[in-house]
Amino acid sequence: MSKLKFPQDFWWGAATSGPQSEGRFNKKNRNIFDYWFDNDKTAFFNGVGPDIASNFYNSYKEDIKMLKEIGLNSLRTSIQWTRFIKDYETVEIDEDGAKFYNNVINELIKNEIIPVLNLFHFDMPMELQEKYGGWESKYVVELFVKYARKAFELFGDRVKHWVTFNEPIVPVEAQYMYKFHYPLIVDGKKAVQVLYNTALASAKVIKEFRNMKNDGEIGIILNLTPSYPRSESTEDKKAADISDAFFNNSFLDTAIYGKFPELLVEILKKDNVLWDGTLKELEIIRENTVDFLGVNYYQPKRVKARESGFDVSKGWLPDKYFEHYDMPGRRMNIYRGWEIYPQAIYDIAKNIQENYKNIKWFISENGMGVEGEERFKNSDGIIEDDYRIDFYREHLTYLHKAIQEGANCFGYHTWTPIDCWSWTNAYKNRYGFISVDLPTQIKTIKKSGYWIKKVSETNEVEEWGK
Ligand code: BGP
Repeated sequence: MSKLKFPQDFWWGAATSGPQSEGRFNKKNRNIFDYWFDNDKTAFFNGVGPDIASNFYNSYKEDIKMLKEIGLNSLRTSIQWTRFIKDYETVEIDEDGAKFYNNVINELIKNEIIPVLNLFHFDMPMELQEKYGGWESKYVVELFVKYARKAFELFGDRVKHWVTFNEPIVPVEAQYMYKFHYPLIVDGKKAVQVLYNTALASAKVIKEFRNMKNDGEIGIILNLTPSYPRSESTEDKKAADISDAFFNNSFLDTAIYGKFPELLVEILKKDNVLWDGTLKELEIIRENTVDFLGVNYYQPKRVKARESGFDVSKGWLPDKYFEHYDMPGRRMNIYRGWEIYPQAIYDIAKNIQENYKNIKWFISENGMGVEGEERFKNSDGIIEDDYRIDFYREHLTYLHKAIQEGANCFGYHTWTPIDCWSWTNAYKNRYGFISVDLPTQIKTIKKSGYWIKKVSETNEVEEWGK
C-alpha cells in the first residue's frame, strides 16, 4: 500500500461546538435549541436534549488529555454567546463562562493543541430571537460585534485562529426555509435578509478584529456542497448555477471577494426579494474579507431543472429554480441519509485554487455519522469503526491529489473528536474518534482514534484504492 505524505505542519484535528459538547452548565441564558427542547422534547431524537451533551464543561481536562493521546494537534470549538455574555446589550460577561473558556484554552495550549475558536454555531440567544428576530435584525449584528470584541479582548492573547461563523447558510435554510431549526419559519424574503445580515456580521467582526490589532488570523467556515447538474443541458446547468449561487457562492464570494455573486443579486432583484442593504454596508463587506477559509464537506447536491411545479403557497424560495434528484447508483450513508462522494473534495479544492485566489484553507469538518456503533465493539470494548477509517482515507486521497496539484490546504479536521450531541438528531448518529456511553459518560477511544494518532505522528495516510 503506498503512503501519501502531507505538507509539513499539517493540522490533524477535529471540530466540535459549545452547544454540542459542553452541556447546559448555566441555565440562565438559553439559546434557540435550549428553548426549543424545554418546550418540545418530541422534536429531538429519543427526547434527548442539550442538557448534558458530552459533558465537556465538567470533563474538559480529561477530554483534552484524550485528544492529546490520539495525536490531535488542533481543535475547533465554539464559544456560546449565551454562556459567555450575561447581558447581550451591556455586554456584561458571565464570570463562570469566561473562566471556563479561559481554562479550556489554557488546557489545550498546555497539551500543544492549537485552539481554533468559532463565535457562532447555530446558537442564537433565545432572548435576541424573541425580541428582535435574531439575524433578521441589524441591531443583533451590532450586538454580535460587541460580543466578539469581548472574546478577542479576553482570549486574543492566546487564541491565534478565529472563526466568525460556522456554516452561516444553515440558519438561513434551517430557520427560515426548510423548518429544521427553531423558529421553523418558511419565509424566503426573510431568509434572504438573514443571509445578507450574517455576511455583514462576519465582515463587521473581521473589521473589529483588525481595528483591535490582534495578532492572529480570522476566517469563516462554510459548508460547501457543490451542485452537480443532472446533464449538460443548458437548463440543468442553469439550475445548478443558481443552486450554487444561493447555497455556496453567497458566502464564498463575500468571504473572499467581498461581494455577492452577480447571478444571485440578479435573481433576487428580478423576483423583488432583494435584501435591505446600504452602500456603506456593502463597502464594509468589500473591505473585510477573510484571512483563511474552513470548508466543511459532507455531501454534494444533485440538481436538475424543475420538472414538477413549484408550490407557490410557500411564497418565494430559491427552489423555484431547481430541484434535487437522486443520482442513480449513488453511494449513501444510510444512517444520515447523505450521499458519499469523496471526489467532491478534489473539485472543491480545485475551485478554491482556480477561482478563489488559491486562498489558504483547511477541511474544517468531514465525517461519517453511524447509528448503533456498539454492535462493532470487540472483546476489549473498542468500537472497530473501519468504515470510518475507510471514509477518511478515501477523502484524504482526493485531497492529497489536489494538494499535489497546488491546492493551498493546510489541514484536515474531522467531525468530531468525541461523540457529541447533534441538534435534532441528538445522539442517533455517532461521529467521534472517541465514543461516549451516555448513561455513564465513560469515554473510550475507537479504532479510528488509534488510526488518526498514527496519521498525525507520521503525517502519512495509506492511499485509498492502491
Ligand atoms: C455540520 C455541523 C455540525 C454537525 C455536523 C454533523 O453541518 O456544523 O454542527 O452537527 O454537521 O451533522 P449532524 O449532526 O446533523 O448529523
